Amino acid sequence: MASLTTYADEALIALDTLASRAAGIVSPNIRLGVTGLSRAGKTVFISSLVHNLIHGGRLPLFEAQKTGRIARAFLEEQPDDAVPRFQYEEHIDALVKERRWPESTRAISELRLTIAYESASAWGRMFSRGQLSVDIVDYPGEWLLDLPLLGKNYAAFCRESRELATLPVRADLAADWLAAANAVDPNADADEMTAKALADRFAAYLRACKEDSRALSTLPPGRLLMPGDLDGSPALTFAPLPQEKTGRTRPGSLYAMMERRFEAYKTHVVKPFFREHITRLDRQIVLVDALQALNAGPAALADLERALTDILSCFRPGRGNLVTDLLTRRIDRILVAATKADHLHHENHDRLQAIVRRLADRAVARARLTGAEIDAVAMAALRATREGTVRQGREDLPVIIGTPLAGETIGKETFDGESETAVFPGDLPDDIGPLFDAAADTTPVEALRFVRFRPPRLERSADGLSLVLPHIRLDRALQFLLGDRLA
Ligand SMILES: Nc1nc2c(ncn2[C@@H]2O[C@H](COP(=O)(O)OP(=O)(O)OP(=O)(O)O)[C@@H](O)[C@H]2O)c(=O)[nH]1
Ligand SMILES: [Mg+2]
Repeated sequence: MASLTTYADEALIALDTLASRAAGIVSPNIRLGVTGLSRAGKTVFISSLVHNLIHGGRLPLFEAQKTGRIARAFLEEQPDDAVPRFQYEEHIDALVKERRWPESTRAISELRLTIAYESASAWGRMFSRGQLSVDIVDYPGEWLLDLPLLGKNYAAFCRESRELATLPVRADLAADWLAAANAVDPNADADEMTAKALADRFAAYLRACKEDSRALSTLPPGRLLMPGDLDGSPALTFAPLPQEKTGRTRPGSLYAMMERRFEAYKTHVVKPFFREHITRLDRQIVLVDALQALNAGPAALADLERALTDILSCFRPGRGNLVTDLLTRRIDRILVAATKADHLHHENHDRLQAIVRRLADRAVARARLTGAEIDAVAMAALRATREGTVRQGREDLPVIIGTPLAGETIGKETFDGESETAVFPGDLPDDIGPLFDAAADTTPVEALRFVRFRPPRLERSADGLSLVLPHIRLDRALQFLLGDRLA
């Protein structure tokens, strides 16, 4: 990790930061990064957060809202012209009008939400203009997993990819790529078609690891999974060559070509992303789909922990370098949030929260992250279920009620996407220790039953004017991420 960025990079970062600090004096703003691996729930989280703030949703744990100090919240033009805007209106239309989940988003996007508020203290009211702009930046967590690549050369990347591919939980998925890669001679002449075929197979292996049944997380290089606008460019047309390397690299060989592209990927893709986006963040929320991992078994949970460790390492401040130490904006709060808690009955929310907390604690320790306040929460940005009980014999069983997505099945029943049903979701274990001690185990946590639900039918707010997006503990997340800046 020593030669993370060159001196010139550091200087650029420092200048940028000074400029944005200066700008911050004019209009107080905060940059909130929202990340998580694909399908973790980033788009739904941002949409619901913004909707709840603009339309005065029910947020009893968000102090500024509860005490009526928020005059209004509204969207403004975002400050960065080169970054796509977060398509808030489209996503809300999908959720509210069509009751379908928004389309997957594959790249970075940004939205500026401005909150006009009244300070809680007389002192604060005298000095504060009472306006806070929150720049929300949505970006794929996969891209963060590339940071460790900066400290690695191509040979190390090849070695580690080979080691990962031979883990029991991955070996069968990697077989096709490994066979193809082992069949080529790294010293043969460089050839575009061979490079492309290997890159395609490697990407297919990474994608297979992400499928529901495996739910694996640690899969760099991130852009092979999530190319953004770089799809097909040479900087993405590379793959590790798993053979033991012997002797010097022959110029013009396949190995030399792959090595050069790997370096180009670091220089032209990874570094600019960190410089332009990550170093400017003040706060960060990392969404994790812990339920999906639990459902796939402890091996997936261990993998999620590894990914979370790599993600959190990216937010470690000042890596011993004077320039970054002194001048970059520091991320001072990080929230690790398990999404989709509405798949569980509320009695289990605390258990899920305990699991994310344990996950976060372990990842924080392994990433040697210091200097930022870290919290963990189990939440649902948009609650798709309500709770009830079903009488079975003499027992009242707690159930959740919702509309399963068309095609979901429970036992022999297949749902049509229109009818409601009650599901007994099962319980998370009371003793969570064993979940973390059985990293090689791929059996799902017993007695959990997951069905994907449609977004809920919405209720009107008390004044009847707007629709309310129901949630679980979104207000707690907001309080941690923004509360102090609205004090
Ligand atoms: N029940 C429930 N499901 C959710 C919630 N949030 C997200 N989901 C589900 O998770 C899926 C992914 O959510 P997104 O917000 O699109 O996730 P993302 O991280 O933006 O995904 P990408 O854009 O593909 O990276 C949705 O289609 C829903 O099925 C939630 O609060 N409750
Ligand atoms: Mg998205």
